[in-house]
Amino acid sequence: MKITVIGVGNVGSAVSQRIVNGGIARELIMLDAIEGLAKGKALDLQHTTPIKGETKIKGTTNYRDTKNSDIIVITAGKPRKEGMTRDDLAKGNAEIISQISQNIKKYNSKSKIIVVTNPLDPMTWQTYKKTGFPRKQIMGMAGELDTARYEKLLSKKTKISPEDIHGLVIGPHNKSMIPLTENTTIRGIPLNKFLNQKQTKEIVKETKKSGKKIVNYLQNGSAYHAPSAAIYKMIKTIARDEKRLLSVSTVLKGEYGIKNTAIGIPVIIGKDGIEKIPQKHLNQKTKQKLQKAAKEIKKTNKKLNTNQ
Ligand code: PYR
Repeated sequence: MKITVIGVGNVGSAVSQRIVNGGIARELIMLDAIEGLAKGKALDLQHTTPIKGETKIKGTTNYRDTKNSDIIVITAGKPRKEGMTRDDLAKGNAEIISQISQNIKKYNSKSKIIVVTNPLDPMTWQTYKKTGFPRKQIMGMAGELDTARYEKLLSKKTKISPEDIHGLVIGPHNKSMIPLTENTTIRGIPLNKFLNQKQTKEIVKETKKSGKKIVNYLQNGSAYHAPSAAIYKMIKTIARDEKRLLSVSTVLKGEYGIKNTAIGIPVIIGKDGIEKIPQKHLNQKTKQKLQKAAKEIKKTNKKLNTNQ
């Protein structure tokens, strides 16, 4: 497995470390536009391999080194700062994604791409349009992060291990995200046997605010430990062909009555990327919420001239 991480800021560095520690890649390419940054971080990580086991690691600014990557993670772009929404980043980051996509496709055609740059759903769509890769190869990472935050909050509230809490958050990676509370269980027991409606509503509200809360604490950046854990979960699922059902920002072509945008939905992930899109699980009300959120994302896509 050859994995490339583009952008080695906080998220890119954290996920690179997980890739080396997990021993999942034969080769890891760390690429950043800033001269020396990827080289320095790669050298630092190389020094961990006598302790952690061998992965061939290279830091670079040259896209030629990414040739024939199995998986490419795009984390490059500006992060949110205090007072900003993820959408405030759209124009600047769309330019960056556009350039990266052009460069990726010079040297790759089969890579599975995990997009992490915000605003997540418009940037996933942008990557799809600019690479021209089949949609099964383009996956936006947000749903697994939002789901992890939702499950952790439920665990704190119920005082039950997060490992036994099974939730799913779909929709956009913004305040319109949709935690599927009616489908959430604790080892198969419905959530409403543990929490009342008011408590559940409060958890949903807190889930939506999780990312912003971290931005406010840090003052000059956004979350990276949990995002890197969620990215690694997706990498592992692809690398081991695990066929897991994950919440992934996916380009839709009429599913749920939505097309021409990417938005978070549950999909089956395996070695080919998005292998199946099961569709029968959403009730009418949730489907309408998803459609409304998709309309909003398309407005951003339109401003970036990637709508079609
Ligand atoms: C988050 O922490 O939710 C980001 O989008 C970075």
